Amino acid sequence: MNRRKFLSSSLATAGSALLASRAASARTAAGTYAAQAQIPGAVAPAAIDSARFPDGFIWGIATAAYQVEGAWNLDGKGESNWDRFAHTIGKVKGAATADVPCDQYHHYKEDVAILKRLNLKSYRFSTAWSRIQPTGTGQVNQKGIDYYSRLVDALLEANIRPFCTIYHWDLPQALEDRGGWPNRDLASYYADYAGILAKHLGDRINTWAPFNMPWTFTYYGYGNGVFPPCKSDFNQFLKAAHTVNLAQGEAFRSIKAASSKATVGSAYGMAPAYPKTDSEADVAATARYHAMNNLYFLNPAMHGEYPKAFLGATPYEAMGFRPGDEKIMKIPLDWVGFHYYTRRVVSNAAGPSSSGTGGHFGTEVEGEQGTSARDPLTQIHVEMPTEGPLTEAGLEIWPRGIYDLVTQISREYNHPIIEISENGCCYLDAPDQAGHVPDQRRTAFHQQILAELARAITDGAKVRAYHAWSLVDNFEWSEGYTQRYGLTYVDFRTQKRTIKDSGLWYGRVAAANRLNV
Ligand code: IFM
Repeated sequence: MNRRKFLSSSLATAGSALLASRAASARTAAGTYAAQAQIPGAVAPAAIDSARFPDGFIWGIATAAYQVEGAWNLDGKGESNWDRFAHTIGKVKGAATADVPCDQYHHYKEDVAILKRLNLKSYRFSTAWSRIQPTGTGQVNQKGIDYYSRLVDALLEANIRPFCTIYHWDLPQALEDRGGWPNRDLASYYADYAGILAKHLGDRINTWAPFNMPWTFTYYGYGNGVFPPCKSDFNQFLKAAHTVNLAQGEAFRSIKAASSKATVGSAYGMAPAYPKTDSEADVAATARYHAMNNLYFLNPAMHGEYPKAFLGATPYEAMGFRPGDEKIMKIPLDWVGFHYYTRRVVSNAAGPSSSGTGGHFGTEVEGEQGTSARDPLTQIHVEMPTEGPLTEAGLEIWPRGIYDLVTQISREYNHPIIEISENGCCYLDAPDQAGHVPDQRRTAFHQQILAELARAITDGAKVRAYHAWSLVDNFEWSEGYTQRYGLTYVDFRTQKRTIKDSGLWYGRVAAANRLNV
């Protein structure tokens, strides 16, 4: 067995032992402790046993419209940029499409029943813009509103909080044809769309996040060309990111104007960054990574200004920044939501800028080849470390990362209310002959991360919610169906759902508010 496989299976062993009843696990505990002690970055089982969460802590789970809904052209829905991309041969692994991924459009009642069975109190889903406004502006498609209305009613009936992400990457193709996010006009189109949602659903939804992982879709879409519309131009990325910051500000106001009980937060992708060496240059490069990848959309909201992400001056002209934009961007977020998956190691770039070349598929993979810079202006070199065990998507498991990230954001933004909007891992476990999905590695993963989250809470971070990614196996963007993140297994041929062992464990955690269940 190679080292990587050994570590991965050790973690699984640890997870399965912890799943067993305490009496039954007494015999294996010594072995489990020994196994974990050998895993770089692993949390001691005693910390899992003693982890506690505040009363009322919100246990939730997340999905995204394009990854689960299907019904891509039903009931008046318009084409999105991801429909166009997935329908283009060669873009998605296995020529897969999301025309019918988990068909949640028709199976939403079944999915809400799973949420209820797992004692979950928050469902983070996203709305498809092109279902609400087929071409991104103008006329509202009532059938689209009706679908989300049915979903929200079913959630409320099951006593589950609807948490709506307004945009999780699927842009109406008609707006991509008008230049996409680098076109500043999209800020006000987007604010109209957000206002429509708040007008029709804001009587029942009070938790809104404007954008999922804004750095990822702007950089991958316009900076390195991995996501639609496949442009690789750093200046286009800068413009797209600025439009999104304006859109976030304008949408905040249109949501609040339409719904007095709305609270608006975020669903940013973040990764704690560690300098490769103690050198001043690497420490400064790590700060630039943090500013660009973690704070580029949070700081404009909280303070009305861009964080210091560039080696030189902030390139306002290239961004299309106009006087007064700082006021549009500045919005007092009611809470701060972000995801944690894995960490990064950062150094000062030694080689020339890659200017956005190089394709890195997957939403959490951005390591660079050699020592060249990821882009011409931040001049950073980013590595995906492999010291800890890797998931089957190749991401390092580093539980301490969530502690470091949460406490850093807490310190830097004066202890805001925090929601973990996503965390999850890819493993391909499938039903066994008895129809169970024994995915101990996923259970161990969440258990470890959650123990570190509990430690951050004990140390003062005001974290009120955790959302596992994801309710169901689904369409993993450019990776198609080659990666499974669900706590529920989906047979994509029949749409049969099977709650995995990790899902059953998570349901017990949600009921007991502790991890050793
Ligand atoms: O599936 C994605 C999701 O859409 C955004 N965050 C990361 C997940 C796993 O890669």
